[in-house]
Amino acid sequence: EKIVFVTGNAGKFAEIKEILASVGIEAVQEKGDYPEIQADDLEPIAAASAKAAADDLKIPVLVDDSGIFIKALNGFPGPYSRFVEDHLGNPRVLKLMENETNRDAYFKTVIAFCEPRKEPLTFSGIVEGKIAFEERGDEGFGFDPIFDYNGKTFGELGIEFKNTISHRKRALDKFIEWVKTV
Ligand code: ITT
Ligand code: NA
Repeated sequence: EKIVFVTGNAGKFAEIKEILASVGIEAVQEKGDYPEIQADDLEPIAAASAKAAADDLKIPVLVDDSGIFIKALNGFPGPYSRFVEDHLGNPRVLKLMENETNRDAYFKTVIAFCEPRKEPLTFSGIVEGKIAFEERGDEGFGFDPIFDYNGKTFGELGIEFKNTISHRKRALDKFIEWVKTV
């Protein structure tokens, strides 16, 4: 089985490819960049992107919209995570968190599946952790070096471990369960 995964993010695709391969699904990357809608949560963003890509490519597609939600910042950057990574980066997120004692945060992924001219389906997953006080580790991507999971960052833990407990794994597991039923 093959499925086209629309993403321009290489780190994300590497994780997805491995998770899907473990259940016998081959993910093929399509880098097409579709405009993203703005919304307060990831579900409608992922759904709209999947619909746009499926209708344009005329094939079934998966997309992944993810973000990091920081409690002390009322959930920021959440759906604005890409903008924050591109324009501020981890050092300035840490700066914003400098005087915060509540370090709670979670990553969330919404996987959206859509077939041409059909309605998208979404599957979500989260993983809870803490914002570290400094960047640690050089594995993974994006916010991984500042996301502390039981004492080590995702940047230190690496993708093999991350892929067993991550937001992305949990969302994909729900998709995989659904696929088995169709
Ligand atoms: P596509 O939309 O092309 O898939 P993107 O990089 O725009 O790629 P997102 O909007 O889903 O992807 O991601 C929002 C930001 O969060 C972006 O800067 C990512 O690098 C980062 N991010 C997403 N998943 C992550 C993860 O598992 N670990 C660390 N950072 C992550
Ligand atoms: Na995106």
